[in-house]
Amino acid sequence: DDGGPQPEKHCGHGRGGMGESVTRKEDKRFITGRGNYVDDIKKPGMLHCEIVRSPHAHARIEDIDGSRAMALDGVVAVLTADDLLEHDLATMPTLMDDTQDVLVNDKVKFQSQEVAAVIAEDRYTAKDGAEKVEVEYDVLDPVVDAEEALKEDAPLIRDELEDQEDNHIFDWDTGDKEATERVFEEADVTVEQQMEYQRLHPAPIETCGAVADWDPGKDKMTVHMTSQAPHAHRTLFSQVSGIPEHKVRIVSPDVGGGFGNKVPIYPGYVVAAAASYVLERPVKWIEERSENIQTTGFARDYDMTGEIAATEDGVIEGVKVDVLANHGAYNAAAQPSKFPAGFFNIFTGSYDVDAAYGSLTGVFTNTAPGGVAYRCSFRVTEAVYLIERMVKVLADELDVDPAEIRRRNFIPSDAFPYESATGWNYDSGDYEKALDKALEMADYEHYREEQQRRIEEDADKLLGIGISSFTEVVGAGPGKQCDIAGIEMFDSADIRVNPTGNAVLRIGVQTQGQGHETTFAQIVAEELGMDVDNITVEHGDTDTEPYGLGTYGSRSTPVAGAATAVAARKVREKAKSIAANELEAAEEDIEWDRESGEFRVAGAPDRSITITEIAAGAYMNHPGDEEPGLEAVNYYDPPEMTYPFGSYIVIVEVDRETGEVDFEKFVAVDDCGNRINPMVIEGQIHGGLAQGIGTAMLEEVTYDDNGNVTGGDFMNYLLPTANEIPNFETGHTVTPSPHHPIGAKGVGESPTVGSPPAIVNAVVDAMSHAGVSHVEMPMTPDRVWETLDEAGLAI
Ligand code: PCD
Repeated sequence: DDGGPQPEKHCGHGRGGMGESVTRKEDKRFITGRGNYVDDIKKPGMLHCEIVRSPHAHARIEDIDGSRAMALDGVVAVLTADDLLEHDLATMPTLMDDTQDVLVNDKVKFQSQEVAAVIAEDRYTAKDGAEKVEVEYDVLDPVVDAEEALKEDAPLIRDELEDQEDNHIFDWDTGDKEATERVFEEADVTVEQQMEYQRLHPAPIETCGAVADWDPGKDKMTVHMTSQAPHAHRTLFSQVSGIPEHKVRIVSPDVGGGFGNKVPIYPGYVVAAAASYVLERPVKWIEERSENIQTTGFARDYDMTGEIAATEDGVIEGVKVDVLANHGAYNAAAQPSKFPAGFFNIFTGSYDVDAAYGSLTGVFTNTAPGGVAYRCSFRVTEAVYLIERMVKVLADELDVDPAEIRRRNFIPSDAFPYESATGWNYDSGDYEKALDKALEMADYEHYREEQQRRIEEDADKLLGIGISSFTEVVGAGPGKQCDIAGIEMFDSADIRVNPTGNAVLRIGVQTQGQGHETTFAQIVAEELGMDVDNITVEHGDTDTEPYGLGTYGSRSTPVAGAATAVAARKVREKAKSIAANELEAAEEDIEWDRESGEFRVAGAPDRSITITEIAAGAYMNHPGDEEPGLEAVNYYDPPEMTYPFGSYIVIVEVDRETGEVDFEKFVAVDDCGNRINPMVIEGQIHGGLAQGIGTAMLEEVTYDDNGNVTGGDFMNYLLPTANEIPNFETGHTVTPSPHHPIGAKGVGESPTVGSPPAIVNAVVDAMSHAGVSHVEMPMTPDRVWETLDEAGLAI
């Protein structure tokens, strides 16, 4: 083999391979209005489903009367838990092995929980019908706060579970407790900071939905749905419904943003499928915005206390963290089964730490279930926030520059592969290089001086500089470590080259906007010497695609991307034997030239053949000792995860009069190993940074004491818009992954993971000379102003 693409060298052989900013193929249909989302699907005889939801957060259902709804012209059915019980569909498993009611059976556990479903000829009638369903509730006291929920007198939420005597779900810990305690006892300095990672919602622009279509002629269930993991959903659907898996087809058409929200299965999908089965007609269910925010998988909601032990020179020796995790009414987090707290154990970050210990308690509350990995590889965001905030706290305590303190603690670039104190195997990294680049791009020294000047001159606007030098763990995952509901987290690719020299690539992952139809074709173009325009990528249909675990946790490139490269190389091997046949040479003498994409006879450069000619040969003149055709499949189980990293520097102005925060400069240097498409990567970074700004400045799902969601729509759950987004300056370094066939790491989540601590560090930094050590997110002007006021800085 020729050793695979080399960093930054492969660019520009002009066929749209690795490193070229190929324009996204899928954009043609998106920007000309030809996308095909679930709500665009219309089937003959299709019915519409609307869900009746509970206004109470905690209540026993005394009675449901659907007769007034049924009396409406056009209403076809009113379904309740009793109807589902008949078909054994009243409950469904969550991704964490809990059992969730599809429609409430007995007791409501969070506001807007699914109580009944109205099926009607059109959506308006379904909605009118839902309003006419009469439900009698016996209202109970709710508890929405995790700490309150653990108190002895708290209402018991999950009283249907045997042996469940309180609202405690699980305890989990990681690292070496004793060794860490010892380090803390002997350390020169220790710092501690409590911080909340507020409840967020992924809030994709397209809400969740499905069109279920039971075909009683073929005994087959087809569900078009907003799924980030069609195959895993097929297996779960089959297990829940009892319909054999080969009679279930899940299709994920165009998806308008996933962000982790479309990983779990929600009651709406199951109700639509059950209704279609019972009524023998297609049934469509589409969520409204507030239904999406109030009931589907939320993210974060971690109350964390971090501690660092260090020498007086700021060398970090130990890290400790204790977490209270609000999981809502069911344990429906989306994590690989063996990691109840996802990959939170990456909390030692980019630093070479001797000892670390983390503990976490999961709690039920009367809030929507979730804990999904919103643009985050299973809780990495929370871990990165914790450690990057703590490093700033330590820097302030010791009065060492935050860039300098990071430098003193980075895992050195020659220490990889590196095993962290919590047992993770980092593949590669060069953290100092990324930080240096970011410091230079940000004009760091200049702004430090400017910051000082403003303090001395008692200026109205303070300057703050925040840094985050984060490391992620993405690409779940090695099957030995990671599974979803028991299914190992491999992924797959299937390449078929046609007689006329073009190809179809089918992959087990599914794009929600990332651009896979382009970037995965680029991998094939690179590895086969084909033109990117001659490769079509298909995904999202379980009837035709090879089995895969889906797109989340930035795993498509690390896992399915690797499968694609390996499958392409298998095709290349077979191509060599066809080339040998065509060129009348021995197979061992055939070489493949990455630059030209041609197959040649060694030592006779004029005797060469392209993949197009080989494709013809494979079908029209195949060697006698080979099968005809030119195709290959690969199921890839990665040996390790990949560890992308970056350094972000955020410079803000804080207005002492209003508490308003303005971005002065926003620098993001990312390293995702070898880059497939720099333009796509830049788009990923921009989008993720915008979401990081939303996280730090605006977004939070809030509840009042009665369990009412007070942040459950776009009037109250504030997404950032173009007005809030500054100009981003992006840069990159390239540290290839040593174990990935094309040296690539994931990148999709880096910006959302890395940016919130940089932003909070910047705002804190503007006030740290007056003793401020923390500001909670979202850093609304009133929150910042209060902090200014307490520190004596407000004017
Ligand atoms: N890349 C390149 N190169 C490299 C890497 C990467 O080029 N080195 C590119 C690829 O190809 C793609 C992208 O970039 O296209 C991305 O990738 P990744 O990192 O692998 O990832 P994915 O898997 O594909 O994806 C996923 C992610 C996630 S996870 C999220 S959230 C988000 C992101 O992605 N989401 C979204 N991004 C995005 N975008 C859009 N548009 N949309 C969406 O939805 Mo989770 O877990 O789910 O929470």
